[in-house]
Amino acid sequence: MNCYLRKTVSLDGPWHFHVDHYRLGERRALWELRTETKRSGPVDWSPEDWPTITVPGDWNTQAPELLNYEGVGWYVRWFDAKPKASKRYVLRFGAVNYRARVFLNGEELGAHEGGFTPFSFEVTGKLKKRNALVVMADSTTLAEGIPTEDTDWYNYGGITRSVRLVELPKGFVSDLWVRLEEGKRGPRVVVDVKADGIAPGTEAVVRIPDLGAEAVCSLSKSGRGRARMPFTGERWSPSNPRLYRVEVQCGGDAVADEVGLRTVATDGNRILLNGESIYLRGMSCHEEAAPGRRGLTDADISRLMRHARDLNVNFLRLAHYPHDEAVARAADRAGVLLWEEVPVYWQIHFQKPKVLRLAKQQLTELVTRDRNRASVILWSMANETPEKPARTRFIRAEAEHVRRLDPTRLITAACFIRRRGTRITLPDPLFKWLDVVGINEYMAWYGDLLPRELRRYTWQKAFPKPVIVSELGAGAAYGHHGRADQRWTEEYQEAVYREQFAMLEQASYIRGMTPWILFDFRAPHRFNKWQRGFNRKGLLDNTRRRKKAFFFVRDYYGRKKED
Ligand code: GCB
Repeated sequence: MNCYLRKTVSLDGPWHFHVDHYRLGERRALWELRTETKRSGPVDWSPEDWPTITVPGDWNTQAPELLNYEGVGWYVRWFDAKPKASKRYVLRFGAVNYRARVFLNGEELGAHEGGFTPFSFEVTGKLKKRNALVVMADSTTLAEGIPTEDTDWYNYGGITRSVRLVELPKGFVSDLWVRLEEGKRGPRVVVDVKADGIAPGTEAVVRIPDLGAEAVCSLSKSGRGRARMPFTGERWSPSNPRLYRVEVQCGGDAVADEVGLRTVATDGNRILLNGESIYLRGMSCHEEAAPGRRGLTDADISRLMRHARDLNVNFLRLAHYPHDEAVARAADRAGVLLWEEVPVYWQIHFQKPKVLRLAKQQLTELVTRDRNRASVILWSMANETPEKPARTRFIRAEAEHVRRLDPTRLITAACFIRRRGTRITLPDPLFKWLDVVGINEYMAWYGDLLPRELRRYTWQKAFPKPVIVSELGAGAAYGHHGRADQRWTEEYQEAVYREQFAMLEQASYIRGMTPWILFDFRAPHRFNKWQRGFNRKGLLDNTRRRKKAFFFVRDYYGRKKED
């Protein structure tokens, strides 16, 4: 259910909020919102008197006493509605971290696990004039969750993305997938339509008004149709982020999306965008706004795109979990390519079928949310996972799942290199299942190497696939200056970039990089005197002041050729 295409009522804004350290609310059915009367006996909550916090947003940074709170929090808000008998209604949550249970007017609508992807519940017939919406959010990390208990980012809890009430006709187009394919007789636009409550055999009319293009298909028994039309327009690319309005009419419903049309593929160790080789001048980033909070505003996203442009990047790695969908929409408009990722991070329970099911669920939610975004060229399955058979099987299963959902994009994962003496090789058996290999290497940061020593290292000569160095970097506290061999100084960080870039130029199969990281981000287990609760590998600090390495990378990327 893509609510960008729909008329919606925003349920963002102030919600009553309370923490629940002892998980009492679940045991005592808090969602019934019993009120205390003379004869009811005591009731231990009165949400109408609770303070409010803002949705979307994390709870941690909205009250000082919540900064390190991990656990259950209850959100309550009332809203008015005028439900029409001729319409259907859906409640849609952009993301709740990490588990959510949702209750409307005393009834449970459902639950969701996974802190970074959208979910929705149909509420047709359940809306009243005045409605009580209760959400239990539990940010507790779970050993068998994705991610698991150990990460290098802040576990922001709560309703971190928008909540909307969506109004739909009785029969509606529930999904729309638009892409460009190279057909035998030239390029064509392929549009998959999925409908809910519209009779099989009904025609769906697809139009791209700016191209004067139109195609018709009829719905199958399962409510699906596929329309194709020749493509004669301009292809989307970083230098020409042209979007077309694609409209669908079916059974009385009409939806439209703004879509860029382009192809992406690999050829040997090159990445091809619209058939032409492209070098990905990238940067990694977390979903975090200055000075360290979740819940991005439009202004935060515009600033992110501006930093990307100032740095001469054409590519961002949205690490390590799905970011707000508005980021991909902004990247579509700005002409920035994207790597999107699910938080299969470090050690998760690769042996457990339940965990694989959860990974597939998160992938489905991400891919179906963003597969109309031209900016997204890579789906990443995992980050820095141990080289073991169970993990390789797990990630292979993820890759196969995603290829079924979207065979038009490239599959990747961030893995490791191997070092023997001064030789660097890429031996991980997982590479076989990836289209593009991601490599995280922190030479001259973790370990005892100094930047100038990187020159001695040689990378294996050839590799059959494109490689992206998905992480490299060094920590530096903004404003801390010293020698280029003195850790935590801006000079050291700059030297790491200089020497890394010189070293990586040897390997022609390296077709891009996303150094770690655009800006400093909260990382609670980083508490030396330079870090103070932040990972300091940013080119910008957490208030967005530029460190020396920012200018070095900007100039290097400015000189680097597109192909
Ligand atoms: C990594 C992880 C990333 C960390 C980074 C670091 O390899 O992928 O999540 O934040 O290193 O700074 O150590």
